[in-house]
Amino acid sequence: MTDQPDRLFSAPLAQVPDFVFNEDVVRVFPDMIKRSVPGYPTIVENTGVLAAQFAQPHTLLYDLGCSLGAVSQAMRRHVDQPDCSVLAIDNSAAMVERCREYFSAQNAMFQELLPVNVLEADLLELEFQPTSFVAFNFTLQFIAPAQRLALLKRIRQAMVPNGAMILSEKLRFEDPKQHQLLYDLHLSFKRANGYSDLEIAQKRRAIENVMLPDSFETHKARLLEAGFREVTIWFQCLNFASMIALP
Ligand code: GEK
Repeated sequence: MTDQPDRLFSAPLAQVPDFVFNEDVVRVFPDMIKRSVPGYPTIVENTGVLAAQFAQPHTLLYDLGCSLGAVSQAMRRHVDQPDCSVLAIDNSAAMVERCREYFSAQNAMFQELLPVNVLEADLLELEFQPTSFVAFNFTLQFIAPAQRLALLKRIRQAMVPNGAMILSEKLRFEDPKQHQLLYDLHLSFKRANGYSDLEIAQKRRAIENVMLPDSFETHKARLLEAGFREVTIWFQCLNFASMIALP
C-alpha cells in the first residue's frame, strides 16, 4: 500500500485523454492532491475539528467523494458521539477498494474509533439518511453543473437542525484580473511542488472537460436556493476555498 510520487503526466502524450479516477491515479493520489491543492492538509484536518462541533448522536456523517478517505479519517480522530458513524462514498471502484484497505488496517490497530462504512455509489443516485455533518471536499466540481442544485437540495433535505456542510472547491473568479492573478499563483504553487510545465499543461488538458469550477458567488446563490440559510468561506488558499453552509 505504498504511495507513489505523481509522475502521471511527466512524459509527453500524443493525445491527452480525459482524467479518470482509475488505478493509476489511486496509486499516486495522496501525493497528487497534496502537491496540487493549496491548503489541502489544513482543510482535511480542520474538517475533523468542525465535524466534532456539529456531529450529533444517532445521525450519519457523510464524506462525499471520499477518494482514499482522508476526510473520514480526520472525522474519526475528532468526533466522539454515541450512535454516530461515517458513511464515505465514491463512485470509483479503484478508490473504494484502496480506501477500504486503509480503514481495515486502521481498525485492526485501533479500537473504539468512530465506525466508517465505505460505499461505492454515484452521489446522484444516493438516498441520503438523516445527517448532522456533510463533508463535500473537492467533489461537487466533478458533478455536471446542471445536476448540482438538485443534489444540494437532496443533501439539505437530509440535514438535521444545527448541522453543517463543508464544501471545498477550486474557485473561479468573476473579475478576470483576479482570476488570472490567482490562476498564475496556483501555477507557481505547482511548480514549487516539483511539477514541470509539461506536467502542468497535460494535467490541465486532461481535467478541463471533467472538472468545472464555479465562483463563490455562484456557490453561495445555489446553496441558498437549495435551502441553506448561511454560507461563509472559513478557509481559502489561492484559488481553493472551503465553505461552511448551515441548514
Ligand atoms: C479528499 N474528498 O481527499 N459520485 C461519487 N463520487 C464521485 C462522483 C460521483 N458522481 N464524481 C466524482 N466522484 C477527497 C478528494 S477527489 C478531488 C476528492 C480531486 C469522486 C471521484 O471518484 C474522486 O475520488 C472524488 O470524487 C474527487 O478530501 O481529485 O481533485
